[in-house]
Amino acid sequence: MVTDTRRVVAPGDLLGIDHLLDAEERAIRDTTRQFADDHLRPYVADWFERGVFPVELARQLGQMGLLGMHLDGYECPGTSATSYGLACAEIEAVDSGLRSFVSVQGSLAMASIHRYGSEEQKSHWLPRMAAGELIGCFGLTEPDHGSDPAGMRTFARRDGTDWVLRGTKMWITNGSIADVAIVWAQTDDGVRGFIVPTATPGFSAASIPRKLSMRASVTAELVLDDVRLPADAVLPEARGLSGPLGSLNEARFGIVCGVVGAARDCLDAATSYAMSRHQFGRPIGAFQLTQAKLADMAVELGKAQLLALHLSRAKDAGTLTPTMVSVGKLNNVREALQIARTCRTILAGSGITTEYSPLRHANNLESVLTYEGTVEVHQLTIGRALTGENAFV
Ligand code: TGC
Ligand code: FAD
Repeated sequence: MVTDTRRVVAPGDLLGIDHLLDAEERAIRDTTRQFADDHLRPYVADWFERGVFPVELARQLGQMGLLGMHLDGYECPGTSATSYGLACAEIEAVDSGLRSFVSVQGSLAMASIHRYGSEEQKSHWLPRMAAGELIGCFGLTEPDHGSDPAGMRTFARRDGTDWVLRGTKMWITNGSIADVAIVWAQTDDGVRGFIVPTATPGFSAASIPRKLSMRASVTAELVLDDVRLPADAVLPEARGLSGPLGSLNEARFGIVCGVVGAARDCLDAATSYAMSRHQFGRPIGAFQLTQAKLADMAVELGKAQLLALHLSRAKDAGTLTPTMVSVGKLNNVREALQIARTCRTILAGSGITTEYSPLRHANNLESVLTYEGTVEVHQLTIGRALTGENAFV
């Protein structure tokens, strides 16, 4: 055993998890961290305050190989899921809204085409989406159907060989900057997915204003007013709700890993503040009550890191189940949010501006707690797995 009783250790290094990663995984993580520190971190508070996502970031993220990172072929990087998860954590250490962009592009829009698309659809869309030349979004939620997407009203009817889509999608990340939307709609044959170029007549998107969360990310309402699409716009391999829910497993996995980065960043900020801020003649980090907060948070961060890594390894081994993803999403987002809020209490007054990251992270994590399945949806999913009883209805 190595003695470390007097060594000061960063919160994210408490459990020595680095040793569980191989050289390539560490290299991808470190390169992404460097990119994030150089190109994202210095500007993110300003983007958040102004409520903008700079669209030129898409190409930069593409050049870094961060879009559709764990997909194979079609000019996608084809890394392991573990490497993808580590990269998500580094982006989310800067801001959840930026990780959202990466998730929606790679794990929802591109992953849907990759998994359910025809050869022609994949070759046509994926290379330019991987490069960040084209931006995608994923429209499942509707104004009246969020947790219960089975009730969606958006309908695609056949007209000759064409499809005609009518309906409204709500809270859609990237919606008003997207070149292509993956839209899920009811048909006479159950739920189907459609690739909708956003320039198609009848498609419109309006950004949702006055957000208190995810301000460095675009969230929009999509209106499909008799959008006419050719027969080959439908994703041939997706039938029923298992189509969008299958893609959601991919994006939820990225969240499980990503929020670890947000929590780590909060804890780094609060720990260094605790050692530089003096009250009653001592650093506030020397008070037992502050140390209790830091210790409890570092323990939760370590558990979240281990859970993320365990699910990453399971995904790479092909043994990850949707229920395991629900466990990770429920635990890691809930704990990351609690860490962000507690870190803000250590920063006290200084913690309420954008100078420090924890309150920005906390505000973002309120959205992460809700999207891709709320706390209650994941509790009920786990409860259903444990009991066999469906408590959704
Ligand atoms: P249920 O009867 O359970 O299932 C219907 C069909 O779907 C299958 N299925 C799944 N397949 C793959 N993965 C999963 N996780 C699956 N869960 C269910 C199921 O086997 C069945 O297949 P089949 O072939 O028998 O028809 O459906 P339900 O109506 O009871 O609903 C289940 C429930 C509530 C868990 C589900 O609807 C749900 O997950 N609701 C939450 C909705 C949600 O997460 N929306 C997210 C929208 S996208 C988003 O938020 C992006 S944020 C992006 C960002 O900025 O990062
Ligand atoms: P509701 O479903 O109305 O839920 C309200 C409350 O009721 C919640 O607490 C919920 O847990 C609870 N509840 C619902 N049903 C039950 C039940 N059976 N038992 C117990 N409690 C229940 N969607 C997309 O399709 N694409 C996107 O790109 C996207 N991006 C998003 C970005 C942001 C910033 C946000 C905030 C949302 C985004 N969403 C997106 C939508 C998101 O997935 C939904 O907000 C989420 O699924 C919840 O739906 P809702 O807001 O309609 O809440």
